[in-house]
Amino acid sequence: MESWTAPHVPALPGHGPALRLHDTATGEPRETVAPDAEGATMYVCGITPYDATHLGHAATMITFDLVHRYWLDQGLDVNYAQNVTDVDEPLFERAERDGTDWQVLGLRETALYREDMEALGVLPPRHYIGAVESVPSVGKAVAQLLAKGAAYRHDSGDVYYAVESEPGFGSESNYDRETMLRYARERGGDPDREGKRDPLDPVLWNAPRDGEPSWETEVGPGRPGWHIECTCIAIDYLGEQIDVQGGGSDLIYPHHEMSAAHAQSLTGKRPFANAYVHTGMIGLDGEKMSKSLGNLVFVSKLRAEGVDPAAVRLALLAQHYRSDRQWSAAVLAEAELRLGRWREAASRELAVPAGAVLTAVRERLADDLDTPGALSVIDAWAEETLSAGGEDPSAPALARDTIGGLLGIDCTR
Ligand code: 5CA
Ligand code: ZN
Repeated sequence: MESWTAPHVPALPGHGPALRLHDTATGEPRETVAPDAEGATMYVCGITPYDATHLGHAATMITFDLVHRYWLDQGLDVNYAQNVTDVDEPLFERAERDGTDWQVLGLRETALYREDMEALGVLPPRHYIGAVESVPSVGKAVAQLLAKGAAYRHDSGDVYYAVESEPGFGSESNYDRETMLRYARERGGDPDREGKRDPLDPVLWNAPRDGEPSWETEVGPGRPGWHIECTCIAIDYLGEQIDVQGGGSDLIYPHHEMSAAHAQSLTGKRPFANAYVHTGMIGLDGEKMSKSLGNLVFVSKLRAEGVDPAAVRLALLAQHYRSDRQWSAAVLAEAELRLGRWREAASRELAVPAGAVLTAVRERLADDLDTPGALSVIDAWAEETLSAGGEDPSAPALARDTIGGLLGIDCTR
């Protein structure tokens, strides 16, 4: 699938320390890549395109964009893949409700997402892959899992994954069984369906149903389950083991537990990801922003109202990525003020030296993407430049490049 146009990323002098990110599986910060690595791989779970991109999606994508930018700044070759869940129940339901075609709906919302990502200064993934594109690969993987005894056919013709077959199952989320059952129920699983070996077993392959699309594949006709889509795209484009598996905290279980288990059953290599990295949920009025609750603030709507996307981005970076955060008009207003101060300082002819700003911003980001810390370093530089002036003619450009390259905020305007 086509991705979007990359923004300009200014090159910066030198390098910062190795990037450490909090890993959900071990509960500890981990170095994302080996010290002698020349490249890094990342898979981030992308949108299900049945509605427009909201600030929760944007916050998650901007977080992983910081990882992408930091690795590039380290001189690493970054192989980044992201999916689009362009065939799934929510699409069929919304298309039916609106009297439209599920494919047209998916293409339309994916196009809007690309525009939003470009406006927010998010670097495109190297591989932007739709679930539909991955159907032949999923059919093959499901056939392999059946042959290995890690999957079985249900009476309905659907194929299920047997969680019991994978020794590593459970070690990504570390949730107890009761929590797993609750989340399976809430997040698209079917623990109460009869005829399964274990209520936790997730569907790998859906047999053909009336009114749903179906493809002929190695495992027979039908369409992919959700988790295996991400497993196959990650393995096909990044390799059997990856550095970072990313997404929102709503994907810790079952989605990332299952996609890791599927990968481990297919390859025999454990763990699937070096670090499982999860962003907190963006909320509005005290609730998680979600399509099912309908409390959404769309990026495209803010853009249409004339809000500067750089201010939206800065607002989403103001608190730490792992904390659940509330969106509000005040959060945006504060970011607009901050952006104004930064731009004013960075457009001066002379400023306070910025070499220490670059060093400190890199250090803050390397420490599990401490954006509040990084932002306050820049605040201090801007305040000093605006109040005391400064005498360094190269400082404004270095500050602009630091802010633009590492944080993706354009201060040239
Ligand atoms: N297509 C699947 C992943 S394979 C999916 O979860 N799609 S989504 O459209 O629901 O979400 C897209 C991405 O945004 C996921 O990484 C998800 O974890 C994240 N996300 C969804 N809602 C929020 C939110 N309120 N705050 C932060 N991130 C969110
Ligand atoms: Zn996914």
